[in-house]
Amino acid sequence: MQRIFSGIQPSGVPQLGNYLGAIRNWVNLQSGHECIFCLVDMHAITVWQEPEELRRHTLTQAAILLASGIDASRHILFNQSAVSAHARLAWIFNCVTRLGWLNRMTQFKDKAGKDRENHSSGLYVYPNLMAADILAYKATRVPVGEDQKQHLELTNDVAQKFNHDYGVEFFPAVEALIPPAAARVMSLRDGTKKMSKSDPSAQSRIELTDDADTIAQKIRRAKTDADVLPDDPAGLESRPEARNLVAIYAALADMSIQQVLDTHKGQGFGPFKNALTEVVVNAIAPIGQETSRLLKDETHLLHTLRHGAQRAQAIAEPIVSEAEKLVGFLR
Ligand code: AQP
Repeated sequence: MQRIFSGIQPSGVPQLGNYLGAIRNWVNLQSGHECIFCLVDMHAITVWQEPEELRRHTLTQAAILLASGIDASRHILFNQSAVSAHARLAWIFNCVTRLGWLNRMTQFKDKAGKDRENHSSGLYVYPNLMAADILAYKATRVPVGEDQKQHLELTNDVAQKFNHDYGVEFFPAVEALIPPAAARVMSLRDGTKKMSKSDPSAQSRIELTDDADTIAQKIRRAKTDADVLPDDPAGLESRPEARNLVAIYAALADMSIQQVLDTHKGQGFGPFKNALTEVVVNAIAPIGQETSRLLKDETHLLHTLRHGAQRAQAIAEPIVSEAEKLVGFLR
């Protein structure tokens, strides 16, 4: 059975893009794969996190994953910092990766913007930690949103260079599993920017804990143009906000863009937003309700994460110890 590694940063409350680009896919992959689901708190602190907020977001995120259908009794759910193998392998990869590779990473450029000098070195070497997350388990399949494709290419480059440098076939090749529908969900305020849990504007995203009224209000206020919906996808090409709303509808209703347009062509955004609200509320509101219920028992959530960390450690420890031996570290 192939092993899957999936990570999500507890840097805020997961949003609809995390759900459509990642979580929903993870739930489906559980049958037929051995899955490791990781709350990547070490990645989260590459940008500043208030400690109490990080703690709260990690627990909320664990609850959201369970509420979305992640089965922590059959698969592994834990927080990254609880398993030291990630940090140890990441350091080795910091010494394998070339600076030129990191300089090409678009996520660093997007996050750091023009103010590179003032960002943490952790943000810069983030892709090496991500490679370590995956390869510490020799996972071969990684379900991610389209925005993470470049990081997975770097993971393969690091694995190959490690194997080449140390003259062994130790780390396997990794395959990105990118969901076809709504691979990248865009901000509700700007159709050219991806929806993000740390965007300063809460109006830009639908959070998985939003209730029905909040969802309706955010969709009502979503930026749109003045035109009606076209009758084929080509008519959405230069309309990023319209295209985003139609893509969200299609992904949640399990329809193609064409099927959504067949039903809604010629409509203005007033009626379309009402229809979209219904689809989003049906998919998201039950997750929010179950999350609130789970968050009432913090002890149980902590126990689930600790148990997951023990099982993750049991897989990663021998792999990372072997990598350390290959490098020449004394034991
Ligand atoms: N807008 C998106 N559309 C599709 N997929 C997305 N993902 C994130 N945003 C979108 C996918 O969610 C998974 C977990 O993401 P992450 O939390 O590890 O990091 P991220 O991509 O940086 O997500 P955010 O919400 O934008 O977090 P912040 O604001 O903290 O940077 C990944 O598989 C990602 O592809």
